[in-house]
Amino acid sequence: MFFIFIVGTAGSGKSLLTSSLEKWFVGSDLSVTVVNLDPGVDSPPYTSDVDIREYVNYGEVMSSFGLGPNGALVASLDMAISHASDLRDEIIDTERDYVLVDCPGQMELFAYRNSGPLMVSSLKGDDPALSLYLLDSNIARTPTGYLSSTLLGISISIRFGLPQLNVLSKPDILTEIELEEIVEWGAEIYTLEEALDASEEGLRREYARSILEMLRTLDTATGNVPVSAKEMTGIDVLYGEMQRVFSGGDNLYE
Ligand SMILES: Nc1nc2c(ncn2[C@@H]2O[C@H](COP(=O)(O)OP(=O)(O)O)[C@@H](O)[C@H]2O)c(=O)[nH]1
Ligand SMILES: [Mg+2]
Repeated sequence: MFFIFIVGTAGSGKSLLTSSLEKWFVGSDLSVTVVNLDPGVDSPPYTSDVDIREYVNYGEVMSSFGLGPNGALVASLDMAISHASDLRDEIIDTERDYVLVDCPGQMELFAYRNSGPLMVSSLKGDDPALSLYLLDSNIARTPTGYLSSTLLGISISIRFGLPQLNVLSKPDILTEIELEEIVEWGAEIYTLEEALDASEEGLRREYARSILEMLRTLDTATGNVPVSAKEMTGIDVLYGEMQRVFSGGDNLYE
């Protein structure tokens, strides 16, 4: 089984991408299991085969402990950890080739507490896995937005310890020229440097330059594959990239 964890900030498009990837896999005769790991989601845009909501009741956690949305998510994830092996058993029982895991909305609560990375490693076991990190076009369309989202992606990949691909989500909201430019920033880091130089000054420009210096040595972490979950475009290219990672190329952590 190949595990694909879909991560990104709240609203970056994880759930819709999960749904579109599932459709694409099925349409390509590839067997796939869809896992919802977001305890707080009401109605995701897909039918999950395995669902964390079968094990924890977010609404009940909220009311019985008197917690707000974030506290309830943290408590729900902590509680769900004791069911991680049940979730994995359910996934294995589906006997499919690929597993798409839609991760919780509030990335910072999932990635930067112990329960998130623990859940990821328990679910995947010894199977091959990668994460898809969503760079939201709304943010990535400016040079500083692109830079800071890319940094967050690196930070998240360090937390989960998985090989990671950057997906530029919602590229359909960009003009063709904007899209070309953003793809270029990912492929040739000096173009991002030029854009930052042109748009920033003073301390912000200095920060950006130092960060770029670091990113130059990590060029696989800065690229991006545009995928519109809405228009179902770019998934074939993304699939090719995932195959490359699964076949052993490009794994920073092994
Ligand atoms: N235009 C456009 N909107 C998208 C795309 N993917 C997601 N969205 C919208 O972005 C919002 C958040 O998407 P969702 O999948 O719920 O994000 P999540 O919080 O990361 O799971 C929704 O209104 C989606 O319809 C896309 O490819 N193109
Ligand atoms: Mg979601």
